[in-house]
Amino acid sequence: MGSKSSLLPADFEWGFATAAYQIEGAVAEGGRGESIWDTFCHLEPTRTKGANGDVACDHYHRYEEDFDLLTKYGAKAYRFSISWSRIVPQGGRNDPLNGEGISFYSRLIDSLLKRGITPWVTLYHWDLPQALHDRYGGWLDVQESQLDFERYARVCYEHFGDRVKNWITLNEPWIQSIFGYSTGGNAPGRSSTNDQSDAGNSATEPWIVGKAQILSHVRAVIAYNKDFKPSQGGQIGISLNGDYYEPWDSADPRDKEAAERRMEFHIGWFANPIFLKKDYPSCMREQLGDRLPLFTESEIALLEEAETDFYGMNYYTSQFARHREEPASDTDFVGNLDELQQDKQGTPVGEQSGLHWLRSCPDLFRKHLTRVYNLYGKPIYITENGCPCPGEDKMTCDEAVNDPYRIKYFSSHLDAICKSIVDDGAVIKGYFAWALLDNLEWSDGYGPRFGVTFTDYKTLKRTPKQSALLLRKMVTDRQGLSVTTS
Ligand code: PSG
Repeated sequence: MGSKSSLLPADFEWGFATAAYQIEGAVAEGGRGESIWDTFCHLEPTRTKGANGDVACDHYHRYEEDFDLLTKYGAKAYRFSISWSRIVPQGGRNDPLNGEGISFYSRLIDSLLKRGITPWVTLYHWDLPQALHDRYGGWLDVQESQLDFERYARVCYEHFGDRVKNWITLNEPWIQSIFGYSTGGNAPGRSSTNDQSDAGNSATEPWIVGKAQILSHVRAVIAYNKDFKPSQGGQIGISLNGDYYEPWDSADPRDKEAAERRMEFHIGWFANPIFLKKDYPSCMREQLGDRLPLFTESEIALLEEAETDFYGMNYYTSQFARHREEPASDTDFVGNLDELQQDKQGTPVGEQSGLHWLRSCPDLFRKHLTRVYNLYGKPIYITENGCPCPGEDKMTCDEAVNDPYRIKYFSSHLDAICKSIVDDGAVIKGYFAWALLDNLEWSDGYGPRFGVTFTDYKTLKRTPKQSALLLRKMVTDRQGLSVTTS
């Protein structure tokens, strides 16, 4: 037995995560409508390294085989997302449902349950029905999009809620807003600062899109709590991304403020209205002025009514923040500061992974967990955590299955969770490794490999990496009966 400070709760939920567009393929099958990611990949292949999700991992046809892997890995739970345009091909609240799409996810859920694996369902992982984008600008229409999302969510609760007890409304609204409408790196690729984009307004659109997603989440929560939870008895949350930031110069109070401001722009933007039921962080109002839309009185009433059960945390890395002297540009979205991977002394924030933006920072993960728990007071589920190993994008399957960097990344991040629970008092109830298998890494194409399973994109053969089989042991070794989360 390890010391008490190494224990995870006995009922700790854990497993692996994926998202629909990144793995499913079969984009023209089963009555699926197009999403903004189909359009983005096909009309502008230079923006996705030529990659698209037409086939991806062909999970649509191979989900039984993929769930055999979950069984083999001993997973307790599995997080996946539903493609909105498989359920409502045209997306809107008066548009017809697609029975084939509903029965696909129904079979998939049954297949998990048959294996004793708990389904965790994300309703939206960035694949907006293209028809809604064409009809009214998608997320840019705050009023229309929230009503259409609520109806889509209700359809999912209605058809799957007898068996699905864990719902995540949106995945990373920050990325959808900023990458989709400010930098233009993700679909729908709108931007006024990106040469490859011919439409968009990076000064205003991301903030509108953020508001649309907040209200969509809130409406989906209210609908669930009122009309489904009483009979179905599940829980509902949202997955927010956000790195932890340390001051670049720890002796400079302006850098300390900058680090805090960075996290408010990342997390507070969504967490203040959703978890604290109050306005955006004041530093955002100060910098963004009237470009940051206000909440009306009736919208505030919705925020107050919506009780979100848990905080889904997607965490990958951390950075240093250095304040800037000059005034913020009107397309700044980080809080007018520089983001750096080393501090003033030149000390790196963590060990480099196989992707430039991702370094392994488990100690800062612990600080992040504790900060988020103390600020928002909700149980935390880590809904994504993972990395590609250094050089993995160039490796053969035989080489890639040996993944010590990933093993160390998982185990050090699990240790951070234990410390945050036992030493800092945070309530952390679960962990999902990203990802079950190598998949389409959005605009980075099929290069970066986040999977615990190697995907051969020519043959679609799956091969478990060493980390896949070790995660269970890493979790159970840290479990004990003396700590419970309730
Ligand atoms: C998160 C953070 C960054 C880029 C992308 C993500 N960053 O700091 O530059 S996306 C997030 C997502 C999932 C991705 C996974 C790995 O939810 O779909 O595959 O992380 O990037």
